[in-house]
Amino acid sequence: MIWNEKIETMPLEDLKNLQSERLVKLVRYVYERCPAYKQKLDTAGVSPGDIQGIEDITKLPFTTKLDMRDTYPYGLFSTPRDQVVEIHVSSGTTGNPTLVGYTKEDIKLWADVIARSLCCAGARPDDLIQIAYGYGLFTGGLGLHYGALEMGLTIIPTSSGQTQRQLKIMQDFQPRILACTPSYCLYMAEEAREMGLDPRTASWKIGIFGAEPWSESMRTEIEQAWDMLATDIYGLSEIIGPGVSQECTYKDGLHVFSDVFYPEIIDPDTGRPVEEGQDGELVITTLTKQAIPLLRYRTRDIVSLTNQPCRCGRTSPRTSKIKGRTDDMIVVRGINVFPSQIEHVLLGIEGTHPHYQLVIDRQSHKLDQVEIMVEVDEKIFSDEIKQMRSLEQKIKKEIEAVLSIGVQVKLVEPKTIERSMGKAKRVVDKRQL
Ligand code: DLL
Repeated sequence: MIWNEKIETMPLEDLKNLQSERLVKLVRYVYERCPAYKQKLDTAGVSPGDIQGIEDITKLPFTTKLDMRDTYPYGLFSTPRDQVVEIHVSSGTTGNPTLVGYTKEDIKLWADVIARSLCCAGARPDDLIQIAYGYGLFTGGLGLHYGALEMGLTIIPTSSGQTQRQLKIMQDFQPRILACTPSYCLYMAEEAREMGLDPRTASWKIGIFGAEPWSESMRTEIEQAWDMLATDIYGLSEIIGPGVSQECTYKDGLHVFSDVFYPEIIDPDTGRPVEEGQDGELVITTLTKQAIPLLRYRTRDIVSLTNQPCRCGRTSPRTSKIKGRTDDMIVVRGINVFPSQIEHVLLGIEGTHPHYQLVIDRQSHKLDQVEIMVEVDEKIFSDEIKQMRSLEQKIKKEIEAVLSIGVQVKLVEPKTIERSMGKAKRVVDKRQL
């Protein structure tokens, strides 16, 4: 089922016209209503009249996280505060958090794109959905909630945490759909087994997983553990929360709802567009938002994009899974390392789990040391030391081949690494950089 069939299957030419019309209006809107944007556009020497269509978008300056922090809390709003009906805060680790707000119309838009996402993943109006993303300032719980409500699903708003209760509720109410972070979903599989419950017999058959990077191998692991279809949902608070893009049941890229969130892929160093299919930083313009519309927001997420038609009939462009972040990328001894590369290796080795953590340290001017803690099966721990060493060596060798740097591998028992009910913490950087 396609939620907004007219829009989602629109011929590309019509889509382009719609985007053009919306962009022209948007630039005028922010210029007239948001002093910070007026100043930004004036400084860049662009006036609303210069923007005649979507192809003019590259004339506009980028908006960055820094712009949001500098204008914290309300400086980037284009509507008076009293028209804002809800506020969320994006998880940031440094400085001011980023605050985002929604008008009533923005909430309607959010509900619409999430309803599109749910349908994309295969949900039907008669389904039950268990929403185990956190409710609160994080956008995951309420975002999924509004869309499920719009679609008329039966919502079980468990929020995150209390894992045994999540599982009991699933067994009692039999929801077919689960929405949570992929790492939490795997954690629930462990808990289920400990409770003597075979995850493959669970009622969840469709998963809507996002808010953190996860690899194809992790997908396979989840699908096999739960006997379910695991789909990817992407989004970020600054743009709307979840619902910027979503995989359909073909799992061949995430459909970007580009009539409202216009995507560009740029070279993060030069800011120039890359060729179709090449990796680059995803930049998004919110074409119809009211409270905090953003022009060319730099997400720092790395993806590639294709305009090739999809078998599902939706015409919107699709991105790859998120390959990393320009800022979460860790530079170790000058080499770029993405945690996802390690996850991929681990999932290919029998006996290891996708629960891992990188600890990076530098002792007084020496080279950076990378230690990778990897959880392995209980059984491996009861094996002979010799066998453990040989597994350690195997992991070390494979990771070193992928990363091109030397690493230490430490095998640890199941459940040693702290579990998260939300986004998993993959990197502990102890260097004082
Ligand atoms: O994580 C919104 C969300 C909630 C998305 C629930 C999907 C599901 P933030 O907390 O602002 O918003 O974090 C946004 O998380 O820039 C990405 O780096 C990362 N991220 C989100 N979805 C994915 C995904 C929510 N599917 C940041 N794959 C983004 C990889 C993701 N990374």
